[in-house]
Amino acid sequence: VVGERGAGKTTLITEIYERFLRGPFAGLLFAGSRTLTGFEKRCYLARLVSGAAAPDTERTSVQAGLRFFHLGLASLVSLRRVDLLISERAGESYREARNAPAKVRGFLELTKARTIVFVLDGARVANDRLREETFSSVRQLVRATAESDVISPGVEIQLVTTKIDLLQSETLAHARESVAQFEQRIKEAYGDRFTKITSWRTAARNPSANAEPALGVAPLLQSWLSPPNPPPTSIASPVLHDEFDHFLFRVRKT
Ligand SMILES: Nc1nc2c(ncn2[C@@H]2O[C@H](COP(=O)(O)OP(=O)(O)O)[C@@H](O)[C@H]2O)c(=O)[nH]1
Ligand SMILES: [Mg+2]
Repeated sequence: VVGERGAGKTTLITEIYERFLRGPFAGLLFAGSRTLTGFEKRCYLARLVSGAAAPDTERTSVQAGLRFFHLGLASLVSLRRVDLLISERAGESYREARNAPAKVRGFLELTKARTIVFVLDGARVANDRLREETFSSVRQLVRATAESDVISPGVEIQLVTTKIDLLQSETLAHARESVAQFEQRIKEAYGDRFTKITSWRTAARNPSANAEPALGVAPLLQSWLSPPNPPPTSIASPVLHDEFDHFLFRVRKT
C-alpha cells in the first residue's frame, strides 16, 4: 500500500482487522494473524479506551522502515485459506523514487507484490489548492513503477481514493470528476504496461454518525485475494544434500 503521509494507508489496513474482530467480513473468516500486536497497537487510537475525542490513527514513522501485516483468511463458502501480507512504509520513503525508477528496485515490497495499491488522499482531492499536487504525486509514483524493470507486468495496479466521505458534498462534483479523469488517464497511459489497472473508492473510517463502516473496503479486500497473477499454491522444497540440511528437516518434523 503506497501513498503520501496521511493519505489513509494505516487506517485502511487496520480497519480490515477491526472488521474481523466483529465477525466474518467480505465473505471471509478470520483464520489468524502473525501480526496481532502490530494491528492492536495501530488500532488503539481509534478506540474508546484511548480517551480521544475522535478516532485517529497513529503516525507511521520513517525509522520503522518496511512493515508487514499478516492476515490468514478463509472463504466462508469453500473454507479455502489464503494468507495475505500487506506491506506498509512511511509515505515519505517513496518520495525519492518518484523521479528515479532505478530506486524502485530497493523497495522489496513493490518487486514482490501481486497487487500494488496507490492511495489518493480524498481529503486533499477535496481541496482545490491541493488536488493537482495530490494527483501529480501519485502519477509520478505510478510512472516510476511502470518504468522500473523489476515490476512484473502481471501485477495489478490499483488506484484507491480514500476518505470519500469528504468528497460527497454536492459542491464537490468537480473534484469527483477530476478523480475519474485521473483514473482514466492512468489506465490509458499504462494499460499496455500492466495487465490490470483498477480504481476504487473507500471511506475506511467515516467519523460521521450512522455512516456505513468501512465503505468500499470489502470488495477491495476480495480483489487482493484474487490477483491476476496469483502466487503458486505450493512451492517445491529444494533438494537437500548435506547432513545439516537433513537435520533441520528432521527437527522441523518432530
Ligand atoms: N474522514 C475520514 N478520515 C479518514 C479516513 N481514513 C483515514 N482518515 C484519517 O486520516 C488521517 C491519516 O490516516 P492514516 O491512516 O494515519 O494515514 P497514513 O499516513 O497514510 O497511514 C487520520 O487522522 C485518519 O483518522 C476516512 O475514511 N474518512
Ligand atoms: Mg500510516
